[in-house]
Amino acid sequence: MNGTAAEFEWTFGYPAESVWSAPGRINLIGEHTDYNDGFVLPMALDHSLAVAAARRDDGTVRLRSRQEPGATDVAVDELEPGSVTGWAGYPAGAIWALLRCGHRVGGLDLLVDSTIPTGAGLSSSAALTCATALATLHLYGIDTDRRSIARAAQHAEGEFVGMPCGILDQSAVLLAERGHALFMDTRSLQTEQVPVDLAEHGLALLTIDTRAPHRLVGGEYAERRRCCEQAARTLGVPALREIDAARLPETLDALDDDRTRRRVRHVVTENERVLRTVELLRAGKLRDVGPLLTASHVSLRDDYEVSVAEVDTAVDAALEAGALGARITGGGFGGCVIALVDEHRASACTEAVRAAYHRNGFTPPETFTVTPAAGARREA
Ligand code: GAF
Repeated sequence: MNGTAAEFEWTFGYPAESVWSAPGRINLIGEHTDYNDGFVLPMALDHSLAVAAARRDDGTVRLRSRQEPGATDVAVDELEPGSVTGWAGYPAGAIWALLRCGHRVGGLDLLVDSTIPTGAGLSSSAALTCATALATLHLYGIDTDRRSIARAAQHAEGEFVGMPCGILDQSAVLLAERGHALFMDTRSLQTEQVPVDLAEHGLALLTIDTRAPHRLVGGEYAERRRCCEQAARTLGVPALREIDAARLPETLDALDDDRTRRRVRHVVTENERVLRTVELLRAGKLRDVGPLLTASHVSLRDDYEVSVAEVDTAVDAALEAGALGARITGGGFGGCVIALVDEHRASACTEAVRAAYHRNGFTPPETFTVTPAAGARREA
């Protein structure tokens, strides 16, 4: 992160006042449940992003990135949805969201430096909005709790950038702790840090960046969300979270089209899978989580229809090579697959996935193993 401060000084010609980092995340299980008031279980990654920042007293925000071209200069009081687009829309949106919450923040210079692969579904965007919000609040001497910051960062993406996400990613980025997955009830925002010690169980969590382009700002995500909200209205509940899994068959009978039934079935069964996964983790039965991960994938593939060929190929190849479980992670339509594997089988699994990609003529995937890392923090 020292490099980020040096780059700030080189870019703006004076030293940064502070540097904040925020991690990417994978979601162990609990997909497309967050905007249905349901349960999620993400963990933070060692891949992270840093922002170096300093206040300006002229009300101007200047945004630069070490990885992305282009320079954005905008007056704080001219920030409004649509006023800044591209990567800079995320930090600009974070500042806009803080203002909208009533925080008296002003101009600043900000330099972004990231090792989170973009477009891989690892939440580089939430890391960017959250790190920007933390740095901005710190510079302006404002102390507020991380759950409110997560909400503001969610609004930045939903209303400023136009991606109507839930609160999964921002919560993971801000609240995760090293060595733990973050179990969160997205209705109450209550959390529990659940230990995940992969090494103790001789396991590895292989992450496969499928390199299939992942575009969530497009309409598919928003369409899934609208479908769930409409189904909740039809069923007379505030959110699909309220549906009792034991009464799922009768509930589905009350819906008149098959696609909506499948969407609802995914959400209800996925919430159950999260709860079951948490029980297993609390009982120290990490190996037994595998089949739940695979069941989640099947549900996302067949009922929620957010998978693509590259993702299914990676999941199938990993399972054939002996993975205990594998699934798409994140919003879908590309992005990353996670596979829970015996440590000594991780390279065989990687090779099997690479070979399957080669046979199918897909771009070779990037693979790496992950362990639960810490949430966002001040670096300098
Ligand atoms: C994306 C969204 F940003 C999250 O809020 C969540 O809905 C996820 O897709 C699916 O679980 O990452």
